[in-house]
Amino acid sequence: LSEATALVTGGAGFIGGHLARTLCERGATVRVLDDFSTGARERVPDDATVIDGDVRDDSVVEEAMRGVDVVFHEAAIVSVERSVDEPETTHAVNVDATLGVLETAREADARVVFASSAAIYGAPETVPIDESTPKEPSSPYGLEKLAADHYCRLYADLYGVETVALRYFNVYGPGQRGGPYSGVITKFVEQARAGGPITVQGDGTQTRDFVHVSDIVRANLAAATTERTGTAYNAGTGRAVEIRELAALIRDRVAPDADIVYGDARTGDIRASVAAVSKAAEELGFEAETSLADGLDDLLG
Ligand code: UD2
Repeated sequence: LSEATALVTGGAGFIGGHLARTLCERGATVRVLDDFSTGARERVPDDATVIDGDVRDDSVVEEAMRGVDVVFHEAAIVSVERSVDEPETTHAVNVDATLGVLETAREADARVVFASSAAIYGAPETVPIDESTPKEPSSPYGLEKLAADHYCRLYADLYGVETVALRYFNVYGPGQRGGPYSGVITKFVEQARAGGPITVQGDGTQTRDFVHVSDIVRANLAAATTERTGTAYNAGTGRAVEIRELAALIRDRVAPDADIVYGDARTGDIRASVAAVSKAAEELGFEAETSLADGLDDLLG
């Protein structure tokens, strides 16, 4: 990738920012397209060229993609809650803009690596979840990511565009946004740093597959160079972690005296989510490397 010109949409976001920085370190010429609605300037590496614009605007995307070899399409409205409240708005960003990126990539002969999501699977009947598991998303957000994931495959089949969709599981790491709608790891760390209590929703036996952002970056780099395009891969660790176990790991590291309290389960919460990882390992050569313990140590500094 050292010779490549790369565009990272959403490059001022949590995942896009980490990706843009690694691409710069590898010697790629990097452009970041972001509207800074939730993105932050400090996440964008100094060596990247910033385009402050709307990913739904075709002329902005065409300009940003001129001479680009590979597009990492991370721009999205990632809030499940917002997709439930304003599905037309999130559809426009999560589906229409992805279609625009694909169409521009078709003209520009660029590869597209797309940030898909485990949300496309909805509440799976069995775990681990392999890529062919039935997809019944339980939110507009999940449905939007599924439509975009399908468009990526279709653009490969119909037009020969090189596309890869990466279905991210629960991504965490430094620089993730805090606040009420942040991921559970960021939330538990904030709660522990405030001295507790750490609030588990439900009995804490629900499971998630927590994947460190540095592994997500590695999956993207593999997707940018693989010969197997036109397909989708899970990006997870294959390890299930119970939320009560996560609460204890964070408490022990940050505030050993803090209480862990159990409340009502979240409405519509998914009981179990863990990635099957063999397809990504065998076809993409990607395996997550960072254990949750190491990832938490890294996060907590
Ligand atoms: C993740 C993604 C979401 C979507 C979804 C698809 C993140 C941040 N969100 O949602 O975008 O892709 O997967 O399935 O990656 N919890 C507590 N206490 C808290 C906060 C959360 O117990 O204070 C629990 C929560 O009820 C859930 C688990 O922790 O059981 C994970 O919650 P989350 O919001 O981090 O992520 P998730 O899997 O619901």
